[in-house]
Amino acid sequence: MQKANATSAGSAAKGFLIPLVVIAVMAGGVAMAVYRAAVPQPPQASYSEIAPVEATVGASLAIDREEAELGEMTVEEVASATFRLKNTGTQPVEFSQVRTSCMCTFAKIALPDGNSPEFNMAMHNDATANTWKGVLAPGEEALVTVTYKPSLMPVEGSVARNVKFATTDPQNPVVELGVHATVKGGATG
Ligand SMILES: [Cu+2]
Repeated sequence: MQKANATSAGSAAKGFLIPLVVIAVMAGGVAMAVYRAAVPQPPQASYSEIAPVEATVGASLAIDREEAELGEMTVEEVASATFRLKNTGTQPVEFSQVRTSCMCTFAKIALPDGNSPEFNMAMHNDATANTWKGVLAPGEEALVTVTYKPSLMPVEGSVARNVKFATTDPQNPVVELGVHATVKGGATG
């Protein structure tokens, strides 16, 4: 028995239908890709552990940079980078759910009316840190300081760590600020 010999009406119909279905699925995929490219998609909150926050129309955050280079450091050294955030909108911006990507990385937010607690990974933050919310009024600036302490989790080489948090800026529902360092030698010492 050879498949190629099948000549019944049923087989012929099937042979015609399968390529049709494949073409329809492919066309659907292309149409979706075209749609996604043409219609602006809302910013993706890519961190499932950060709960969506209701956005405030008119809240608008300007961030001076999203990455900072800490350069070369030894395992014993501590390095920090500061990021400047400004509310360029007409409504207050609220920050919440601040957490870092690793236990060796800490973050603090300095607001005009005071400093936040020190943040670490969500699982290591105490209740005060995990429920902390900060408000930045229009025209005001906040400084986010990210501190990397490689000795707490010794590694060598190229290291990237970050802090992320939710904001009420519709354009920045989740802000991620990253630091990079090159850790030299002695990691296992
Ligand atoms: Cu770490």
